[in-house]
Amino acid sequence: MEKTWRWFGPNDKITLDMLRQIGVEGIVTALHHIPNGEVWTPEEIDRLKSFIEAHGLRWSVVESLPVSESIKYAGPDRDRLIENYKESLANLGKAGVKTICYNFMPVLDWARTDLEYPNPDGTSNLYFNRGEFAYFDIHILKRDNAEADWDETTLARAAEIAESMTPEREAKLIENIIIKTQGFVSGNFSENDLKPVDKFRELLKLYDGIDKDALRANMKYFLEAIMPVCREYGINMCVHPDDPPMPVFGLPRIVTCEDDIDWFLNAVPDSHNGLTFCAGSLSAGAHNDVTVLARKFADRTHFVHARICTVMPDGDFKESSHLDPRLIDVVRTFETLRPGVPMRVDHAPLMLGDGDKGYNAGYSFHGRMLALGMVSGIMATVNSEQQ
Ligand code: DNO
Repeated sequence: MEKTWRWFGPNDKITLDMLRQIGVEGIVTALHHIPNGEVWTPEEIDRLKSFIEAHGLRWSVVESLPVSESIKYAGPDRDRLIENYKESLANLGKAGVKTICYNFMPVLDWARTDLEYPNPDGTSNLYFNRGEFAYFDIHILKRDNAEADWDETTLARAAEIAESMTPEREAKLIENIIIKTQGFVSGNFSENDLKPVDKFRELLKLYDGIDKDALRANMKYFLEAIMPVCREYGINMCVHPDDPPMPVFGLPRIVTCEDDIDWFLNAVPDSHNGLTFCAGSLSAGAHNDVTVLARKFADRTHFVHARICTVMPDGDFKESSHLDPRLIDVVRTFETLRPGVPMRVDHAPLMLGDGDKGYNAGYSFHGRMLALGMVSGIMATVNSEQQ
């Protein structure tokens, strides 16, 4: 696999020169300054591409070319936005950047309740506490009928959490769930939002009446519209699985399990319609066996996210070591079946001073460097076994 790294552009505190020193071959990035829905022009694409190449690296993957909410809920301007999307794709294709990661998650991208959950060894990790997430849904968001979406055990946990909740912890939950992660991935939120919860409620309203079937139909409509451009320029679209892989806040999620993946691959049966195999997102659902899924979907996987989660009996989950045997198996599968496919690590621990640097959540330097070292070791072992 090609060793890639998610880099957030020339303002990223982690520089391309640093990345060359640690064995990174390709860059995963986006034109983060262009507002969601606007066309990525050839000039802007070339500027970033030349910058990357001047540092001896290549722009391997776009993550993400964001799909506007209106395309997801079929708003009145979706066709105009799809035309813009096609134009951006064509411009990327002409520039030779041909692997495009995106997601089809309404409103939220990935969500965690804790961004610095302490590990016994002094490092910290991302963590999803199901009880706190339900607390947020019921007591902070105050969503109509939220209780009906949670099981008894989780409701009991949320009630217990409510008894000792503090305003500080509430503020932290809001920051973690809807600002810190979403701000830089979906662009829906920024640190300057004064009333993020109100804004969040407004966004959720856009999906009133949109169920799983409707969201699927909208994804199919989008994919069918862009496939001709993808074929013309040899672009591979790779949808990122939903994280966590379950419906949240009453929103449908449609890339959560084997059936879902089968559905969208068959709905638009074109090799350019593919998957980002994020072992981490899929493994956050106890229903998924990532080692089976990796083998099954290898031929339609155009990008790999190497990380893995452990789900606890109460439904909490946390990011595990990049040496987890399941991840070793996933890496072996892709290294064997898809040797050149781009791969990046993420959601690695904060360690050795990472926590003071203000990195985007999940995108530490030392933690990711260690993770990349581990995954590179697995790849080297697999290759030596094959000789
Ligand atoms: C999380 C990332 C996702 C991913 C988007 C792709 O760390 O893997 O936010 O970039 O879902 O659109």
